[in-house]
Amino acid sequence: MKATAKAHTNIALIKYWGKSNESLIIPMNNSLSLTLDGFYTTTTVEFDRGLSADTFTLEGEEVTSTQYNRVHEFLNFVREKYDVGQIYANVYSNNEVPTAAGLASSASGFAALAAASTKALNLDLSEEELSRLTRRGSGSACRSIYGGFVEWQKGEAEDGSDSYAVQIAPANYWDVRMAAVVLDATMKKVSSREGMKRTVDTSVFYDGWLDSLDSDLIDIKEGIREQNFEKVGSIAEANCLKMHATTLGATPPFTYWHDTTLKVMETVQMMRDSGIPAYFTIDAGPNVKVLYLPDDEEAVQHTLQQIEGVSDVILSRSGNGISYE
Ligand code: 2P0
Repeated sequence: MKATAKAHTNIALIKYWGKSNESLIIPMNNSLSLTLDGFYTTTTVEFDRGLSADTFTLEGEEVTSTQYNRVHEFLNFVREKYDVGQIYANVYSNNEVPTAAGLASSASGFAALAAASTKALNLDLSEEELSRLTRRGSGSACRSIYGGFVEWQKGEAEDGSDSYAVQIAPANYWDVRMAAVVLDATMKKVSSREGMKRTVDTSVFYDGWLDSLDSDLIDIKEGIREQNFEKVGSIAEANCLKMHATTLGATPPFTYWHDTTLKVMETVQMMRDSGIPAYFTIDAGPNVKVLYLPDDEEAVQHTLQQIEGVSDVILSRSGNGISYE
């Protein structure tokens, strides 16, 4: 009753931003991501009839806070859904992300937890079923079941049964890369969960965001099919800007950007003016991710590292889906 799974994080090129059902984690819109090789979580789950509660150990330290509650609640959901009875587990997780990079993501964490816990219980789930289950831990995590380009289909069913991710193209289909630009900036004040809820509930720009998504999704999938880097990059960058614009129209308004975030965005646009195709995307925090092609790796890394306020630039290739050890 023990298993270990590894899951990579993913970065959305078309963002998930808002839920139509908060408890079932059903999104308002489809999203599309790239799984990254450089950042991953390895999790071991061991069920033990002798335990009186779950435990969660992260990087060798036992966790008892909110993070523990989310792991425990997810395991409760697994126990209930698959009718496994009251058997608790020790969970050990390690994030292979450079310390303080601010990229230790709930996406790789919940994907690895879902995979390891169900494997430990010998449940033998299909990828579709695993993605649907993982979604209940954290929405974006359902995309980390697969490698390469992945689309999370919001589905139509009220119970969320058709809300799961599918692979658009595997990691080896196209060698595009991503640089994670880590800033000397303080922690975000609004969690992504709270930020997307506030935006759905109050932003005067939210309908405009939703209205623009169908064409972004069609166009970016066409760009992936054609391996048209400029097309994919420019749609991703514009989509990110629209997502962040919704936060400014919320009540109370907020933004995830710092002054250095803007400097990085401007530098990426300047790189393009000088002939290097590179495009940015930003999630619910101040750090920036930059999409680029292998031939430009040195120039992109060098240029980004020169920006004042940037503490680290971590390069990654496209990564694979869930694996087991
Ligand atoms: C994304 N983000 O598509 C978007 C873009 C942040 C900005 O998914 O509430 O941790 O657990 O479903 O998945 C972050 O939100 O939220 C996120 P929950 P999650 O990657």
